[in-house]
Amino acid sequence: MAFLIASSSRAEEFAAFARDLDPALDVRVAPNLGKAEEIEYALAWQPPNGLLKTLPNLRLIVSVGAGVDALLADPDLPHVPMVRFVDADLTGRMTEYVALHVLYHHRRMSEFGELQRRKVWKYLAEPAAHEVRVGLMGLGVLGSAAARALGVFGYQVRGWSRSPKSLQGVACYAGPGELDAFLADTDILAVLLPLTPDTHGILDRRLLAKLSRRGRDARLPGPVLINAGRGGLQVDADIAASLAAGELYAASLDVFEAEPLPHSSPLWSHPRVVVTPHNAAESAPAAIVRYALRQIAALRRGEPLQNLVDRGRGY
Ligand code: NDP
Ligand code: OXD
Repeated sequence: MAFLIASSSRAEEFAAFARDLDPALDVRVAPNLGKAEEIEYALAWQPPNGLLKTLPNLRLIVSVGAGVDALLADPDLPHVPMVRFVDADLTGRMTEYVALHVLYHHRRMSEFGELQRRKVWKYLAEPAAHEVRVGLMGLGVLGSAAARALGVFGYQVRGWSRSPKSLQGVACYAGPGELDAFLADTDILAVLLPLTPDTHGILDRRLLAKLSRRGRDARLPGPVLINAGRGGLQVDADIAASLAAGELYAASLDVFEAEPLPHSSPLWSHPRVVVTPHNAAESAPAAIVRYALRQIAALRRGEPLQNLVDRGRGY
C-alpha cells in the first residue's frame, strides 16, 4: 500500500512529515507515481484533472483544503470516499483572520493609517462593538467558530446557512428565502461559504446593495465585505464598482476570481481594501499530514471516516 501526495504546493514538505511520522509508509510524490496500482490513499490539493483516475486501487482522497471545489471540478474524479481538512489549526487561523478584519474595519484602521501617513491628528467616530452587526455567510466549522469569537467582543452576530441552525448568541437565517433579511440585518459581512454551483458569483453588486445602511443612525461609514471563502463566490468588478459608488465602505479580500490577483485589478490600490494572498488559514503541513494519517488509520481499522464530502451538495 502506498500513500500519494498530489499537491500543487508544499508537496515535498507533506512527504517529509509523512515519512517522519510513519517511517514504514511508502510515500510517493506526484508526478512520480511508481506502480500506480500500489497507491491506496492520496493527499490532494489541486491535482491535475484526471490524475486520481489513473490509480485503480485508490480507496481514500484526503483534501489538503477545507474547500473541495477544485477536486470536485475534476470530471474524472474517481468515486471513492473523500474527506476534507477540518482541524483546530485551520479553525484557529481562520478565526484570527475574521476577528482581525472585523476589528480593523470597525475601528476604521485604513482611515487612521492614511491620517498617520499625512501626520494628521484627528478623531473619527467609532461605534461600540455592541452597536455593530456582523453577518457570517456560512455557519459551518469555520463560520460558527468565528461567530463565537466575535460574540466575545460583544458584536451582534448574525449567520446565514443552507439549513436552519440554532447557535447561542447568533441570530440565524437560512436559505435563499431569508437571505435579504439577513443582509438587511448586517453591517459587516464575513463570508465563509464553500464554492458550489449554488454559491458561485453570489457576491455581486445586487447582493452588496442589500447590506444594511442605517441612514442617520449609522456610525460605521458604510457596509463592509470580508471574503475568506473562495474567489468564485465574488464578482471582483462588482466589488470595485460598489466601492467606487460608495455602496461599500471597505473590504478585506483573501480570495479572488483569478489568483494571483492580476496587477490590473483596481482592488490592489483602493485605500480601504485589504488584499491578502489566499492565506487566511494556511495550515501547518504537520497538522495536515497528521490528519491524513489519522483518517487512513481509521479506514484501515474499518472505523467511520470524519468530514466526508457530500458530492451531491458540493461541500
Ligand atoms: P463547512 O462545510 O463546515 O460549512 C459551510 C457552510 O456554508 C455551512 O454552514 C453551509 O450550510 C453553508 N452553505 C453551503 N452552501 C450554502 C448555500 N447554498 N446557501 C447558504 N449556505 C450555504 O465548511 P467550512 O466552514 O469548513 O469552510 C468553509 C469554506 O471556507 C471552505 O469551503 C473553503 O472554501 C473556505 N476556506 C478558505 C480558506 C482560506 O485560507 N481562505 C481556508 C479554509 C477554508 P449548512 O450548515 O446548512 O450545510
Ligand atoms: C482551504 C484553503 O480550503 O486553504 O483549506 O483555501
